[in-house]
Amino acid sequence: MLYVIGLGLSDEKDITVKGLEAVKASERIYLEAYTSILMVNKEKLEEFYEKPVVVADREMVESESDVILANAQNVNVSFLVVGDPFGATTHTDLVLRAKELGIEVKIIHNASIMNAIGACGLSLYNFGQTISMVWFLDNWRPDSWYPRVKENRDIGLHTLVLLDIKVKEQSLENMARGRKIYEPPRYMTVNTCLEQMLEIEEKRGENAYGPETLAIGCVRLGTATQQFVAGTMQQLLDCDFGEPLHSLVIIGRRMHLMEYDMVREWVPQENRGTFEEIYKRDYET
Ligand SMILES: *[C@@H]1O[C@H](CO)[C@@H](O)[C@H](O)[C@H]1NC(C)=O
Ligand SMILES: CC(=O)N[C@H]1CO[C@H](CO)[C@@H](O)[C@@H]1O
Repeated sequence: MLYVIGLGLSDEKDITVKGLEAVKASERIYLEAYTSILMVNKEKLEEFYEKPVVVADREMVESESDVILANAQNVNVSFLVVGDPFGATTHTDLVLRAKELGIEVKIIHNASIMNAIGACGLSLYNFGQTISMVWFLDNWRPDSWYPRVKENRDIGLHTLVLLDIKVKEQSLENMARGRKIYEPPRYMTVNTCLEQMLEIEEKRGENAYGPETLAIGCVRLGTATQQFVAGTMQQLLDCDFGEPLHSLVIIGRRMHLMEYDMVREWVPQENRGTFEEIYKRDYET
């Protein structure tokens, strides 16, 4: 059996009882370590499970999935995913490959950002399409996400923006020389994301959003230091959100009064006036 187990968002104790039982009954345990990060390290997990955990990077999951699946027809293998197994589509490949090999697959869910984001005060029912923001390079500034934000905004829905992380990336030089030397992990901040989004709005000018659009920086969700700061996109540009992981919500025009009351709590005192004004002016009340 291949168990694909969601670990929740914060630490080793977020796993469900079912998930823990599967881990305990597994011969090998892999931890997926590239689409997100857990706020604890592998050693902490090993201590808690009383078993070794192998960190599976992108290379391993994508090109050596047979190593992970080896003999899983006969023994249990656990594949641990931060958040919920299907938060990102990346793991469908592994599941399909397992089925091809005649391995039974069982999914054990846990919280992911897609539901934990509800803690920001906006109703999950009022979110539209989620987008991912990647780091712009000098000559590569992709904006394929923009129409999706616009569609959400046009019908008044909120947009969850997931921010890029770079784990075990090689520099171009090291890659060219085939040296397996990896850069330290990097996590995109809300600030960088806002800068990039405003740059694209400026360039395309289709008015999907703008500096005065209301947004919420949501950081370290599900952990003890979780924090929300709401304001205009412009105001949030200069806000210091601290440690990773960061995500962002662009608030939709149909923000309900009850949602508004919750979100207003995240607005720093000095910005409340602007927040209320823009809400009355641009949002349906
Ligand atoms: C696999 O896990 C199941 C359920 O946790 C357990 O009943 C079974 O004994 C395990 N199989 C092996 C080969 O350890
Ligand atoms: C992050 C999160 O909510 N994780 C949950 C995973 O499941 C366990 C057990 O059901 C919960 O206690 C955690 O809160």
